[in-house]
Amino acid sequence: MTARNSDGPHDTDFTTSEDSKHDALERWRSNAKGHDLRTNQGVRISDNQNSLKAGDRGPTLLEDFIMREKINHFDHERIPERIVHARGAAAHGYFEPYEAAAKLSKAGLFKDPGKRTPVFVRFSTVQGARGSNDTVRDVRGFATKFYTDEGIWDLVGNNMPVFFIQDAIKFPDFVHAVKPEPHNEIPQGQSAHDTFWDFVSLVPESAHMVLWTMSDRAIPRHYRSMEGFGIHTFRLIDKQGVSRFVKFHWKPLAGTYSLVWDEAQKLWGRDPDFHRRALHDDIENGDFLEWEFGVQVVEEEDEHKFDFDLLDPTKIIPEELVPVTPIGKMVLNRNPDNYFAEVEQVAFNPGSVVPGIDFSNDPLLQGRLFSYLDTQMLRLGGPNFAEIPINRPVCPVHNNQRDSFHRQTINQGQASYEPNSIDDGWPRETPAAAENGGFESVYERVDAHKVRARSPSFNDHYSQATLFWNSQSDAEQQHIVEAYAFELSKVTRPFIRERVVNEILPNISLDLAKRVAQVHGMPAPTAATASKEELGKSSLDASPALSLLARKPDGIKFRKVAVLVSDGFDAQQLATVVQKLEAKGAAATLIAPSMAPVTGDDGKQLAPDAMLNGLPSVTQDGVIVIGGAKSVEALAASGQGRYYLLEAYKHLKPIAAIDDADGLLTAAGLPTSEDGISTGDVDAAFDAFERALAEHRVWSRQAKADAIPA
Ligand code: HDD
Repeated sequence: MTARNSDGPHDTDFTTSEDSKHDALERWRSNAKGHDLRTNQGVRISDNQNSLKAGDRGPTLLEDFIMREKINHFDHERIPERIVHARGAAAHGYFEPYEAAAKLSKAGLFKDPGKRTPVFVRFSTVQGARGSNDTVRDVRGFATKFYTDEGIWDLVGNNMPVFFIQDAIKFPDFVHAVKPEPHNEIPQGQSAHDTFWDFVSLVPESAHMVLWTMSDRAIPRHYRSMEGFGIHTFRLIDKQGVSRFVKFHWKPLAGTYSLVWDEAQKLWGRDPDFHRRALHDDIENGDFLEWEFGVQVVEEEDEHKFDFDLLDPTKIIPEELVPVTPIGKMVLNRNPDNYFAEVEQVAFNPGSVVPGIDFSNDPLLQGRLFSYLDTQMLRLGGPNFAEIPINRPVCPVHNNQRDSFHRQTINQGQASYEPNSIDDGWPRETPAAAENGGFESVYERVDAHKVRARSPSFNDHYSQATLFWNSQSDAEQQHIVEAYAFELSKVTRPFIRERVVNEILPNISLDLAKRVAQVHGMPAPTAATASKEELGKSSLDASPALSLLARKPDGIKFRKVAVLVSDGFDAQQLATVVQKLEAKGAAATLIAPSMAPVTGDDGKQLAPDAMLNGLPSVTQDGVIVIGGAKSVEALAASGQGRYYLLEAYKHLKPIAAIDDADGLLTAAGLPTSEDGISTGDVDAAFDAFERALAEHRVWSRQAKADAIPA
């Protein structure tokens, strides 16, 4: 007899709010302020400075249970880091659906426009270790845990919409190739080494994704300026049971913008925590991060109408073919209380879905459905990781799973099996339904031979790489060329470099191949080498949505602006500049040669926020130099003052020098009149600066910037 959930208590009255997860975590929070120091067994400790010894110069006694417990716990503090995506940072927030969502999916979180579901989002790099740098050239993970009324939904995506391989069975090979090399564990956090390029040059299906990682997408300026993608084709099931294919998108409301490569590299040393610091500080300052959530929807009957296979994770659906329909919005507004407890222990799994969301047969996704649960068993020490506070759903959980390491739930009753009559059949199944039902997999007929094979519809490896290349602006193309040239220069085996230049790049674009070949002193390839099938053909020549410039930020909100002063600065100018920046939502940071207070021409002293080499230009989006003869003279006499401007100029950042502050430009050997450099009185200089800052980079400066030695 199988008891059905038709009578007795129900969990369906349960509903989440924005605060559900925050509140649920409260019982686990611990604040030591005002409390006595105790052992784990609760005994008060009288001396935490000295171990128990036989005489004050004698050996320590085994009896010292206080020391043993403390050191024993310390010895076991570390857990295995994630094999990929080890370095990450995360934040709490909420998701709120728009009206369009409920029509597409019966999932409870989409039901009511404006209903807030708590989320926890972890951003990460892929290659490096937990302690590696934030701004390396790499894919960024973008994993979202939705704590819905109906259980956890994990959307475990990246900031690029495609992947390196088509089948999960190749994942260990790919990861072994990209991670630091096994003999010397070099390099950290980057793909610029032999084994990566060896692998990808032998696996042409990776060409499209490698191109994305050579683009500015791989060096985001901020997590808030990244797009996010679910990558695989998933399914949404509506209330009528109709299933549609979808691709998930996160569109940043702050626009998309990135670092430039020299800047990214310098940040490794200047601020290795650049992204996680900004995430943390912005949230603390109330500058929350926002994305719109969207889907590209393909009716099941249209599955085969594209010139690529929807199940192939190395392909996008160009937005010009299927536009992204916005179905909600996400805001990240709360920092974790404790990094280890929340960010390190959070466990994502693309296989965690709720009724109304389902999988496609993408063979990469299918393999992922196994891998994530499996990895948590090792990383988090057994199958009870779902009981770790950050991983617990906010809805009630009852089932007959029992025991194992670190079990926390104290299950009452005798029946831990089903069917049972001892506990009246509880916990019972819930039939699938249009609302609040149990999970039901999509009804799909699968009738096929058992084969180890790849569909011929996966054979096109290049057409979308070509589409991506053709869709980039000149500046973006130049960055891609420089990225390939840089990475290949780190490859020690000439035959690997040659294979990339001669056998991969010409199939994407002869122009790209020629330009990379030139930097490497190699003859320019003259023809594609791949078969017609591998080259494929895209129905589009270009997809403007693929350029970062397509979603240029609107205005200068959240921009960081260095305001340079020294003793004798024009106090009125400074006040005006700070007021103007703050009025537009940008952050002004007062930077002086040292941390000593600076005195303005009004005789008043100000404490600088930072000093020139403490917060270098790579941490900022633009620079404003305040006038005042003595101040400008001091900055011009300082190597660091001149370097500040040179470096900002090299990285295509807008610079404003107010009134006589143009003396610093001249001292640095920079032009005083050029696009992206504004001078004159405070109003004129600021207006031009603001316009340039809104563009984020002064692209027209690119050629000249190369000449700057900074
Ligand atoms: Fe993965 C972690 C994203 C393919 C196996 N993956 C991980 C994380 C992200 C992704 C964002 C970090 C989650 C977190 O913050 O904790 N992975 C992707 C995307 C993929 C992808 C977007 C392709 C579209 N991954 C992929 C495959 C496999 C894995 C094909 C295995 C067959 N991924 C893992 C893993 C990790 C992981 C080993 C390491 C730590 C973890 O899961 O929890 O299981």
